[in-house]
Amino acid sequence: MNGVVHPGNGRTAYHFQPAKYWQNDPNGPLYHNGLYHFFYQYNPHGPTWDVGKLSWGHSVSGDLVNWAALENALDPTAPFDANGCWSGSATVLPGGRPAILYTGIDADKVQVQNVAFAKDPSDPLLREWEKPSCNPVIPIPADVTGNNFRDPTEAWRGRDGLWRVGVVAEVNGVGSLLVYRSADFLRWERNAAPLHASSQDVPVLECPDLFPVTAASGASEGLETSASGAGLRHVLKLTDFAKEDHYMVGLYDDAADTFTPAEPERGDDPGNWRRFDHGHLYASKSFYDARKKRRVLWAWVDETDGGGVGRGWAGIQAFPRAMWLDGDGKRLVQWPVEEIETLRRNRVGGVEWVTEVEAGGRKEIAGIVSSQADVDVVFEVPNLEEAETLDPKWLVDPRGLCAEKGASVHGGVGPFGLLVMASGGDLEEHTAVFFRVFRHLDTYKVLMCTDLTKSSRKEGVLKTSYGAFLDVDVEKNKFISLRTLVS
Ligand code: DQQ
Repeated sequence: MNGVVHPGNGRTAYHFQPAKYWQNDPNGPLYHNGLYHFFYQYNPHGPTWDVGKLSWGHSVSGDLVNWAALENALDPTAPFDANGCWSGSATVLPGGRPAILYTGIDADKVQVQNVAFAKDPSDPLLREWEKPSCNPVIPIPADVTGNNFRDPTEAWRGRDGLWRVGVVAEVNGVGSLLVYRSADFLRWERNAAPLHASSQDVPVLECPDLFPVTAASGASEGLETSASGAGLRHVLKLTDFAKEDHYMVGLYDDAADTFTPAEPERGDDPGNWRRFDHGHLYASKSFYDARKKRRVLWAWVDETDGGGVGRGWAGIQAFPRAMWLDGDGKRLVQWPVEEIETLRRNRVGGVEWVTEVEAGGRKEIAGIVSSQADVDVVFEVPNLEEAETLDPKWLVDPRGLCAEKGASVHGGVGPFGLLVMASGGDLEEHTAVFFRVFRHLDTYKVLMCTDLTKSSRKEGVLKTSYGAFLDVDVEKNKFISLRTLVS
């Protein structure tokens, strides 16, 4: 069965966006005193990334869906951040005082790490932030090259009571994650060994995240960032210079501040680690949501049409997802936070909407008039014996296979899926989300693709394909279910 969804145009709705102008990385997400806080890299002067003008935009929410905008939390006003308040994180200190660690671009355009404290921790909106005059709390070290020293993680406390923070740094040309320790959050001392050092050809890393996950099979509860003890693993996530987020599960030792990867065979280059996503989004950042005991992931999506100036806005945030460790102990799984279901209106389809589509045919899902849709669809896969044999060369390049066999290339089993954001009638513009099933040795491989090659008529828009093999037992289940958030 193939479906076609025709939403309208305009700003997205369930993705977080400020009222106007440029946003990029998610910064310092936080749950505090009953409210979610979301900060983000923001240019309050226009719809483009302006190296010297970045602030921390700030919004609050009771449900991660509906947001109220507040004044900027941080603006580049001090000598230690005169040329921009870049990315960082938030940590709640004992006694309930939230603190921000962030990268300042100082008056000499050097990257340094600064701290800011919530002025009044009892203000539920945390409107005002003060930057102590002892900033920068971590100046750039002498062995850091290329002025690449930024993006402090949320801080966590080791069992010795000391705070730790990770900062990515190019150390003598090598992309590294340095760990600093502190007793008072103001004076920080570098641990001699980095927590991670990449292979030589990866000098620049960005936006690190280090957080614990429950190792127990089937447990989807999140853990507070300083949690320690048996039965947990840590996730190390880094953004590499290709602007992709990659992660590795492993064991973190808080005595030595070292990280032992669960999949050492993937090597030191984060580009070969696992991915949260296969689309055009990165600079992600997670936080522990104590209200619902879950770890939630934010990530920035930037448009590729260069149209920010004309539109007056640029950048959205991917919808927040709950994330936990899968039973294999190596891979994370994720799902949009359940609060998105409060937006569901005008239900179309239902169990009565069961249909068959002939090979090469399409069936329109009529009745969707809004520009947002939350689509749950189950595809029955009855004809597995028609699956083509997979050329093993594609096992390591599912994205290449999606590009070679786009949505309009007929196959044995597939393509089947959805055409979304489709232009009426001619379907000249559409984005295809589809599957193909291949035979491989004595089993089947399910390929999932997102094909952007027809997403826009405009020149200059990224027109690519993304893809991955899925770990689903299609032979046993005979069906594949797909959740697609269209906006
Ligand atoms: N964006 C920030 C930096 C970070 C980069 C500046 C990643 O702190 O490294 O806007 O997108």
